[in-house]
Amino acid sequence: MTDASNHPTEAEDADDSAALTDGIHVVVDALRTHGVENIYGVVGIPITDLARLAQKSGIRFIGFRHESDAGHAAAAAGFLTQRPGICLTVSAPGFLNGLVALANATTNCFPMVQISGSSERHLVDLQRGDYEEMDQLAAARQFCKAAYRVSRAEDIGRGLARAMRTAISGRPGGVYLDIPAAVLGEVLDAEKAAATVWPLVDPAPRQIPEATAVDRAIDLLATAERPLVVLGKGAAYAQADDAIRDFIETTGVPYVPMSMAKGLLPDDHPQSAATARSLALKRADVVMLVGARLNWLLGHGDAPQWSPDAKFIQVDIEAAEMDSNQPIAAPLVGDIGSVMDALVERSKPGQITVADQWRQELAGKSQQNVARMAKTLEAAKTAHPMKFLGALQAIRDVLAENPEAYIVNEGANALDKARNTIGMQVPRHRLDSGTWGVMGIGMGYAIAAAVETGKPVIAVEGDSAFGFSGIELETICRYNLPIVTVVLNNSGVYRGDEASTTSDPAPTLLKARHDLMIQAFGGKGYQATTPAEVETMLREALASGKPALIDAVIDPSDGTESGNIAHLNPKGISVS
Ligand code: ADP
Ligand code: TZD
Repeated sequence: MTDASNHPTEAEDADDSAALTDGIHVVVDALRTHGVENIYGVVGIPITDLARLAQKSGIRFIGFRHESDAGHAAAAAGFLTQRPGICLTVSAPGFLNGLVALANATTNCFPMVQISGSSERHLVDLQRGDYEEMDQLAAARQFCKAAYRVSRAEDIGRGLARAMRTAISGRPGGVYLDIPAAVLGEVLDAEKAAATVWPLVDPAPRQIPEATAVDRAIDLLATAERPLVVLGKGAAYAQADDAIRDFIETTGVPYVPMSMAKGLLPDDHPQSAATARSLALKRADVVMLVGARLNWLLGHGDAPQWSPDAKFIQVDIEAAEMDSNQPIAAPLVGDIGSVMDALVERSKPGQITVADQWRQELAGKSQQNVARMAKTLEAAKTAHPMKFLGALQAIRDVLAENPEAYIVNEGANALDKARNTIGMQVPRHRLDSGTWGVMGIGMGYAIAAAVETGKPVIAVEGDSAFGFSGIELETICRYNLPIVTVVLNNSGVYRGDEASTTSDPAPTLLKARHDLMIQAFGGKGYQATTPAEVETMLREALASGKPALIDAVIDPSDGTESGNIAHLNPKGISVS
């Protein structure tokens, strides 16, 4: 009904507004439709109301201090849950801050979606100098699996469906979704808008391998004299724990886990060749890669780290991964669960066997290495000042009492030594610097692990590594998360004993009492100077279920430059 002037009456106004919605509401509806439970982000123009509305709708919004950390949290959430983690950022600088995490997630094959608000298209495209102006879609493209922009509110549902599907299906990765401010503010008919949102049917379909490909792999394994399985973080991500274990145990093939695959089978499993890793890689004649790429972390499959005659079987969801570094004699393209099931089903009993000689060769080397390491570990228990290995053994022992706790780990020596010292008993409980060896994942990964699982987290951090995301201690305290950060503080990037040659500190030197930092935010700070103190404090902090930080004072001369990967430093004319 209209009045004589053809303007709507007041009653009609009320009806209309009841039937209207806007872009922000549609985004939240779409996120809920996709089952999103947590959003990690930093608010500001144009997404503050979006965060508020999401929170009101029952989605948890975890507000960070820096988008990089929020993005890393979203990536870790994706890895842990097999559902894309959501990172929400503002335009240009906030978007760029998030991009490191989006690129890192893509490199690690973790599913996440970064949703960023963006500025006015008609200003951005003519470079008229808008507030936070940037062509974000173009910038994002090269750093993620796919980048999309929603240009009309009626496409929000489609855009989110597309982003979620792309992130999770096939090889998982990071997806960017650009939503301009104008689209968030666009008003539309609520009923019509509701019809534009849909859930995904079978978002990550199983990919069954070809029977001939399975048989080819079995035949190759059956001819092997020294077979080896390498489990990578794709195997952890796949959540096919039983199928993997079944295959390994029924065949008896020795395996080595990559760092984030630790715990898929408990680290003390009799078939683990982790303590004879170098020998296993060098001597294996048939190698089956399961969710692990032959990238730099595996020496590209080259000799002398590997036998030049080694034949490779590769289990991966991404067909294009095959032959990227070495000829793949038996490609097994499919999802790991389906492939492992097929391998068990199609191999005849006793077809794949492992010669005693190979088992003994590995066991002998393992015993030697363990005995040598035992001496170093024993000496570290009483060394003063404390060594990395002293503190790490204390963490190892407390974790053994709390196997449900998650380990987050970054640094150089702090990473290499923790990986080798801290045994994992449970799948997907170790998150670390990953394929890039990136610093800065620590607090974001820890927050996601705590938020997504409700379980305690121990973040084992080099002091330099910690600094990249250390401000998120405030986030941890604000949300009262059960995260204990242990900073292995040897006062330096790598070591802390470099002599200064100018009036400034040497480039690698650092100096901080990180335990005082957490106190500023209301958390509990500890300083530990002995392994016994680390142990008692960590036990107490975990039992409290509250945010805590232990500054573990480590000998500044402990550790090596760049940890285990010093050989990657360019060697020109000596600097000193
Ligand atoms: P790591 O660093 O532990 O060696 P990578 O990150 O190099 O592991 O390799 C992980 C691999 O796992 C990637 O090539 C990825 O395509 C693959 N992948 C991820 N999820 C699955 C899955 N569900 N099924 C099969 N392959 C997968
Ligand atoms: N910046 C980013 C984002 N990632 C990186 N990997 C680096 C810089 C270079 N880098 C490393 O590769 S390890 C590391 C840096 C700065 C820190 C090593 O010092 P730490 O660990 O204190 O964390 P250790 O235990 O003292 O070796």
